[in-house]
Amino acid sequence: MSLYLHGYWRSSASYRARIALNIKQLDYTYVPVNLAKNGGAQFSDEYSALNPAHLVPTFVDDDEDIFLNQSMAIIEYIDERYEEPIKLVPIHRLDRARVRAFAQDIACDVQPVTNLRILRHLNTTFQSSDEDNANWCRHWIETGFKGIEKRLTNTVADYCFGFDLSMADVCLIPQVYNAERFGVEMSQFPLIQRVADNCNQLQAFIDAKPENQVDAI
Ligand SMILES: N[C@@H](CCC(=O)N[C@@H](CS)C(=O)NCC(=O)O)C(=O)O
Repeated sequence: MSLYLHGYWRSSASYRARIALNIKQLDYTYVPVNLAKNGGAQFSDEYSALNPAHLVPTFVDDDEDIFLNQSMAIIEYIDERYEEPIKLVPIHRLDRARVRAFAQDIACDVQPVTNLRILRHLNTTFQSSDEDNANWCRHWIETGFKGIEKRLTNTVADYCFGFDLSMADVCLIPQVYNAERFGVEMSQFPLIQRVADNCNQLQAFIDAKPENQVDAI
């Protein structure tokens, strides 16, 4: 079995994939792609051949000869191929739909507008400062978190959906990392903070943390 994850330590989409791989207790080779240095290795010929969208992560499973981008597709692929020790996407149809919707609140509606290429574009086209960009990120993360906090009132226990870890937690925790990075006041979101505190005690989440990656600066 040869699994590879091309990612970047501070990329929240890569962080999601790392958590999923760790929960499934899979051995994988982490291949750093430096998004920041010299304009970004995501634009190198080598990486562009692998992922023409110039984004991380990219996941490779040699045994199945598959190259996958999009962290949500990667997580679902891993979840279907390796069912143990737990399912991240619930088996029950209604639970599955709810978990996917929650995860997409983050992966589709929050993270994309705070992505590096958006911030670079704001900077080069509209001359935004680093402080403007941090305000931008805080605004969009808080906007998303307000809805997520309300949703959690109906579902939360130790984790987003009761006492079972799911893809919702896998997506939420990297977004909390980003929120803290951009100075979001997390006391506004006690349920999100509770889930983050619980998840961050688990080894799979600890090992996936940005600061614990080989390419962390
Ligand atoms: N929807 C994609 C998003 C991937 C993404 O936005 N990756 C970011 C890091 S979190 C990236 O590679 N950014 C590089 C850039 O903006 O140039 C996924 O979930 O995999």
